[in-house]
Amino acid sequence: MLSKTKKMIARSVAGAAVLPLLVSCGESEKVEKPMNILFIMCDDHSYQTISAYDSTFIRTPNIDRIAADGLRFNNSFVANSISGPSRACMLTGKHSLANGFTDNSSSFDGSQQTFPKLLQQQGYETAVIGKWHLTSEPTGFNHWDILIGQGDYYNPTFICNGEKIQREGYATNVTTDLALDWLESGRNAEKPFCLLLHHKAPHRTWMPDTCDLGLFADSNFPLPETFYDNYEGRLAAAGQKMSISKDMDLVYDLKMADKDSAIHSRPDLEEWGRRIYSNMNPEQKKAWDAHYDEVIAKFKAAGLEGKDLDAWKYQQYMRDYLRVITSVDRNVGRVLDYLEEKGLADNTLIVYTSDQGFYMGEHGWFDKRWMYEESFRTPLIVRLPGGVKGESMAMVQNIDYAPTFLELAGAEIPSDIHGCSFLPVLKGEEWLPNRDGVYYHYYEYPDEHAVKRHLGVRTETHKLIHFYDDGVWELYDLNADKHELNNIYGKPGTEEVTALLKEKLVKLQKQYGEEQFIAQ
Ligand code: SGN
Ligand code: CA
Repeated sequence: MLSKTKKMIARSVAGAAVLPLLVSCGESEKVEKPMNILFIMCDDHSYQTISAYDSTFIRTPNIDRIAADGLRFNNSFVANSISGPSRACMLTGKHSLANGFTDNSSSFDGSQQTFPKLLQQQGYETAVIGKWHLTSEPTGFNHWDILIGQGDYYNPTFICNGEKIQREGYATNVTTDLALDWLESGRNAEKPFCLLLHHKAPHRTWMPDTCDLGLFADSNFPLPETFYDNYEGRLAAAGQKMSISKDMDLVYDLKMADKDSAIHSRPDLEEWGRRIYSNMNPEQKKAWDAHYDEVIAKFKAAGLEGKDLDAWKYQQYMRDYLRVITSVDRNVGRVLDYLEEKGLADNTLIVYTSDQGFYMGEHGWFDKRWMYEESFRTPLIVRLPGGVKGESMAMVQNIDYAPTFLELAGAEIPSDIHGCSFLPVLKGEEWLPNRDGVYYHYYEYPDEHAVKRHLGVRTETHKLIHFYDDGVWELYDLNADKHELNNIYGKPGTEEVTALLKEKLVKLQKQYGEEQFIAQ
């Protein structure tokens, strides 16, 4: 009879079938060592600012290293474009209603099934380091060291296995240090590992590391084509509060906290913006002021208004965001170097993703939440040792990560998981997903950015969205209208495609237990 360990290894061989690293198990036979999993996720990282996707704004040589040796997904979507819900979808492989975490005010029920728990049963050592944002304490991890809520960029406080610890430094560097420490000496090296390395960067308010403040100072980025969108035919889009022009705050978001308090913005945000130093040490403050005092002085002297002010805000936003990404990319490089130096790269699946996409001024916006492409799509780059390289058009979703990791580990995929393993895609094999279109459902309203609740379905060519509180539908032909400016719902000639999409939508709602949301 096979011992428990051997049974696990035998299952792993059958289930994984990914070019294995052969190791001696101390007996005469050679067996496969299960593949490690490194799941790197940034908060709010747009695919527009990863040069493997788009080099208009920035070069990200280290994230591109993963892409050069792996697969870049061009049609990777989230199930609910907001942090906590997105993370809950990933952990459970289930849509929001089923996992119970529908918006950022929810608390994750940690007693439910998650992929880290199932990997533990499979013999994995699991850890989550960085942003967690699920309110309840992590379960299913041998080690956890998480930021509180959104976490701070400077000298952030973590909760390490239940104990609060403030750590000196810049969040992206500190989080990476913690991950490298765990890889080096915190884990049980006899076991395969699954590490969730989840950065808070580049979340609002996009505070760069002091060493990156000088970057992009002279860059002038082209305004997106849709920056001055008038939202015609899109009622919900017209009602939002995430406009760079109207809602991006000079003091809070753009750091114009002048020492003589002559610049005023929205009172509550201005107050927060003037607390920018609250966590910084004297050295950090000095470097910060050395940069921003000059920017503030120039801004005041320029006396900008109207479209000139809008353009300035856009440039300032982009510069800070890209500086934050520069630090993310550098830190990704540190982790990749470590894996290579330690000989782990050949036996580790590396995933780079974000909890959702983000607006870089498209439609005039920052933030996310919508089922429109920039926030519904999210970057996803996966390097499977021995797997295929290049790009994939497969329509994958963040509920698919859990079953993918489980299949890779040779574990059984529970039948209640909604997602579908895309391991075949990584191996260059035929992929037959368990769905006909991708389902989306966003629940957080009312909220500071005033995005109405909506759900919908996307196929390769079309997108149907239902803002159900207002009974409003939108339909886009994605081939003819890539910026989703022309809502053709109800237009003559769209009857057939609308009926087809509604049928797919209802089918998916039934599949995911969302019958209560089927439009009557
Ligand atoms: C905070 C931000 C919002 C952002 C949400 C959700 N405001 O509330 O702009 O949409 O987080 O982001 S802030 O003033 O606190 O920065 S999420 O990605 O974490 O869901
Ligand atoms: Ca986010």
